[in-house]
Amino acid sequence: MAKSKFEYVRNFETDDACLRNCYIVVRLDGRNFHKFAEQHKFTKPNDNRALGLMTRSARSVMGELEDIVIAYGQSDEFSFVFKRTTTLFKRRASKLMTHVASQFSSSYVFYWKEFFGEQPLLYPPGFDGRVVLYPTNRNLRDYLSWRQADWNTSRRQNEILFSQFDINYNSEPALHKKGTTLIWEKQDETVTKRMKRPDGEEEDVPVTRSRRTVQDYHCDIIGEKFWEDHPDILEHGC
Ligand code: DGT
Ligand code: MG
Ligand code: MG
Ligand code: MG
Ligand code: MG
Repeated sequence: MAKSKFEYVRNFETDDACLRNCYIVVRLDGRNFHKFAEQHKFTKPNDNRALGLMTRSARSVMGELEDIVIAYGQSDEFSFVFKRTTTLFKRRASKLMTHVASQFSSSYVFYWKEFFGEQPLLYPPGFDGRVVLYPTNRNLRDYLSWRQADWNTSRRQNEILFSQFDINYNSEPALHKKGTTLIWEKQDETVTKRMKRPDGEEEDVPVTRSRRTVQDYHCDIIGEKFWEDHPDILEHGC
């Protein structure tokens, strides 16, 4: 088909493919959640319904966008890490970022009722996104450590602020202290299948297969232990 005379406008698009051999991190953050939390009566300083909904939405992102190897969230933010070698959407930053942000936002609204029950969603929430590239495992781990340490700092400031509510930093649940880390794990699943025997009779046979599921952790990701326990998240030797 002949090109239309309008086709040249395509050349105005900029190439935003992310540099190769880098982990691609997309971080989302709730827009004006100070107000959103207040209007929806989030408990202070941590609302388990809100945290559950954030994690549910992040699971939906991981399920829809292959190649995310780890996600970390706290407060109104979530970071998603694509593997270094991903070729998803030709590594185009705008495509990756907008898919993550829109899948997360629509999930946040879609699953609202599962977490907040009859309490209505008063207006459509939004999330901003940004893309950051990290070339080495050290850089990526330092990024994730930074997000978790940042959470600790703001929580400790909160502690001073919320001492009036009688919250003791050390006796709080790990979910509140450490945030949420999501990774893929293989799990064996056994189902029974109805099979036909050579003699024509049918019987139930147990069949075990390994399935990838998203596991959540509320633990320290700054130290070595988490990474030693899960050696397959990061690429080896880089
Ligand atoms: P932004 O991101 O610049 O549009 O503005 P904000 O207001 O979203 O600011 P940000 O992201 O720095 O801080 C997150 C806000 O969300 C902070 O004011 C506290 C609130 N928030 C997040 N999770 C909870 C929660 O579980 N309970 C309550 N009460 N507030 C929360
Ligand atoms: Mg912000
Ligand atoms: Mg925010
Ligand atoms: Mg935030
Ligand atoms: Mg299309």
